[in-house]
Amino acid sequence: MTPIITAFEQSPDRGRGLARDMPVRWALAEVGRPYEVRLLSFSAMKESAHRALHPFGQIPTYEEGDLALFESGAIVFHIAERHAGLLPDEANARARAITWMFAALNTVEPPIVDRGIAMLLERDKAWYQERLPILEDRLRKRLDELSSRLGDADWLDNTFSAGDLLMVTVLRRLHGSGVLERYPNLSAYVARGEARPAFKRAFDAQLAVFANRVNTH
Ligand code: GTB
Repeated sequence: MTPIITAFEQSPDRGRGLARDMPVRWALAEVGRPYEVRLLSFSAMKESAHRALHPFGQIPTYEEGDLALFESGAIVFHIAERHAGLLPDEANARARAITWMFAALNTVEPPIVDRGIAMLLERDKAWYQERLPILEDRLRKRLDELSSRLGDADWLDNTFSAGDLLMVTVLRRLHGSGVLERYPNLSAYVARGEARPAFKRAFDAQLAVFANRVNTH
């Protein structure tokens, strides 16, 4: 059964692959599974039909037969559990790869998002100039730690896994900020992820949504 995912009809990232359908597309491409995409406007995301799939009225969702999922991390985990290629077979290595999935979403992503939101939405607040260096410091500390752990390895735990897929996805949010460039090993790590054929297929698929809208409107 071909799974159906949801994505923005018009992504605010203009096809840069920063919306959260990207890790789902990438995971499906890694395991060689075809998928269909239902594109949603912002208003359609808030309608009851979509809220039945996603309680928070967001993308992405994942439908496969009777199963409906939301949360990109849970969807990537589901894909990785059901298909070979994203989690090691050996039990301990598998548990460590899953740990890196959580680390990407729970430990590394929050300081990246906090800083991004402050820069995007809070610039006009009286406290912005005081708060920004605090957020920058938190992010620096986290990236220092991640960079130390990665060292000169290709991937976080030997072979590429869903943990790397999510970590690279999270770090890509720093593109254009100049932050990643301070960490040559993290920059190279992200570039390695982006060089994977499955990443490219996923990226091109989401870019095509943006390009088609540009061409038809
Ligand atoms: N924790 C959920 C998950 O991982 O699935 C978060 C889902 C989520 O944030 N979805 C966003 C959404 O539907 C799109 S991806 N937003 C609409 C709404 O809440 O009404 C977040 C996102 C959006 C845009 C950019 N960008 O333009 O760079 C990056 C990331």
